[in-house]
Amino acid sequence: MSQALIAFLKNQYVERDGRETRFFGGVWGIFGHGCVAGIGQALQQNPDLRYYLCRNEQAAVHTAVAFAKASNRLRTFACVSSIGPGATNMVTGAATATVNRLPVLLMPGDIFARRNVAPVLQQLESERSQDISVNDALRPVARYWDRINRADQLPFSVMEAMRVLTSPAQTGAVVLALPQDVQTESWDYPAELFEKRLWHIPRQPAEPAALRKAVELIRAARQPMIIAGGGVLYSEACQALADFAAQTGIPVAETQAGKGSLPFDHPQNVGAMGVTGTPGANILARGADLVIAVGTRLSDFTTASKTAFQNPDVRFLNINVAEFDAHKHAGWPVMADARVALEELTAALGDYRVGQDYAACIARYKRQWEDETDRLFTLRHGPPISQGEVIGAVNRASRPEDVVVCAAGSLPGDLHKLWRTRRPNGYHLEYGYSCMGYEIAGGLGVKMADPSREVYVMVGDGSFLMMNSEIVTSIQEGYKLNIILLDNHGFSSIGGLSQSIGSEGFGTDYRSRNADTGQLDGPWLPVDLAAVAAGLGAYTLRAVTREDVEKALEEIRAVPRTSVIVVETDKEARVPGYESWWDVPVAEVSEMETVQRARERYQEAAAKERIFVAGPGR
Ligand SMILES: Cc1ncc(C[n+]2csc(CCOP(=O)(O)OP(=O)(O)O)c2C)c(N)n1
Ligand SMILES: [Mg+2]
Repeated sequence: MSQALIAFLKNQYVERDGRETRFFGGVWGIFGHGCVAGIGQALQQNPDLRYYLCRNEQAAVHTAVAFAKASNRLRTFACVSSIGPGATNMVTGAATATVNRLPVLLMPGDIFARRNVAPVLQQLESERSQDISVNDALRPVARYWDRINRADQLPFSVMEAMRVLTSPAQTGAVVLALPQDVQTESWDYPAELFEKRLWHIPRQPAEPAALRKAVELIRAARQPMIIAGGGVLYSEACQALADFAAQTGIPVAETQAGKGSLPFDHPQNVGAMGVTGTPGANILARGADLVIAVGTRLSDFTTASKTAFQNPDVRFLNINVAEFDAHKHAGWPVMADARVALEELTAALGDYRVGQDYAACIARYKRQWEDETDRLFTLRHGPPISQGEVIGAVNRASRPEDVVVCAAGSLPGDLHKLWRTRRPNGYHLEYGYSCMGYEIAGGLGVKMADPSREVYVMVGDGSFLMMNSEIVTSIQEGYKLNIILLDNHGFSSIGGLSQSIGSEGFGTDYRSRNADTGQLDGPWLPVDLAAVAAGLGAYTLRAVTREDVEKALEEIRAVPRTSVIVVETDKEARVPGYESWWDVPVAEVSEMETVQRARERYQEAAAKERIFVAGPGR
């Protein structure tokens, strides 16, 4: 059965716009008794589907997810694990995939189907049912979940798995749980199962009636704006969006997943949208009468927890392959591929253009934001220097085609605002799940997707401590990562959030236990992250000033293996927020005065949250 599964996987291809890609770049995993004799043996006799050894099953899924994202979902990896902890290690990765709508195939080993030797090592027993294992924990985080209890079930499951993985609207984590005994059993599969199979990725056009109404809505709008989400990149609709924006003059704000849809200096690119947004984008959103949401899930970071849009008459026009997203905010749904829909709209709108005052406003906001970015890039704070200054140095050192990778902490917000993206997919943020630990493992997937682009992983000390293991894997495979590690001795992000909700940064510093107070407010912990990186085999440098950072970035250019630059940054020297807010509820009652005051501020801000149920008519 395992041999059949591997033989099937290596023959799966996808095609979009006549371009063909082999769907699986290989199989990641860590062997254990739950897979070594089944999938492990099958991989050994099929070297043309390469086996990659990772250091942590969660990391493997992140690498696969990042590879898929950087490949605009036209490729991914499969990930295999043993039973038990190896399998549950993949739950976090699976959620990352599904939240971000990115394909990955997970093949956790499972307990014996024949049951006679139960409980096996690492089996979670249940008194209620024998039809349960830890792999059931993957059900809620998977778009498709199946268990192959008999070898002859395989053909039906793999076909469903491929349908979901290659569906633009349905894709996410797909799980095929593989009982340890069934993996090794034989069955006479039809030969056709192993023939090359080409899955067509459709470009769904808009329904004509839906498109006509969309044109009407845009024509009637005086202050329309576009929110570009990840769907723009996945659909390779960047040129179509650039043309649409240039022709109509409609400003474009980008989500985390959608950043880089337009180059930063496109005249209609007003920057980042929402909680981590830029002033121009958020001020325009506040007054917009029509929001054209393209390929976005409209998460709370994008909508500023539904406070971003304050025009009483605002309506939404949602272009999305997923019906689910197309209906959000009671918007007018255009279920279509982003590229096709934007091309159709550009043609149908003819000579429509936004008014001159509006156009002048957009140009002004853009200029002002470039000045603000320059200010933050040259702050001259410290040492320890500011994070914004480090971002500026990395941005200047990178070539237009290079990629910055990040996921959690305070870096995503600062990068969303400040990073000057020049090419599509040059900005790779996992901010749907914002999973600490994604950064280095994800960077490896990005590098594997296109080794010609330098990958700059920007990672905080918290994320680095959570998962730095894939430095070893990057060296094993010869994929160089440029890792910039910002050490601020704790959580600048959650520390700042804690201050804002009146809790004074409680529990967010990396300090030792203080015997006098009983709290974590003792001396700073003597952690040497550069020594950790060097110990894992990376070429490692320390930097203190901005000039040091620039010199180190120059020096690692010539280094062939994964390099880490450790720079101490000032946790309190933050890039400010602009014209936005995020709903994080504050304790309604508290003995702390700081919390009481924060609660008052909270209530005032939350009162601006809107309920969008009005129909799209006008
Ligand atoms: C797995 C996981 N656990 C917890 C969080 C919540 N969280 C978000 S950012 C953050 C701190 C990250 O610290 P660091 O990487 O040092 O970045 P900094 O905030 O200092 O910029 C935490 C704990 C998360 N996003 N992911
Ligand atoms: Mg930190």
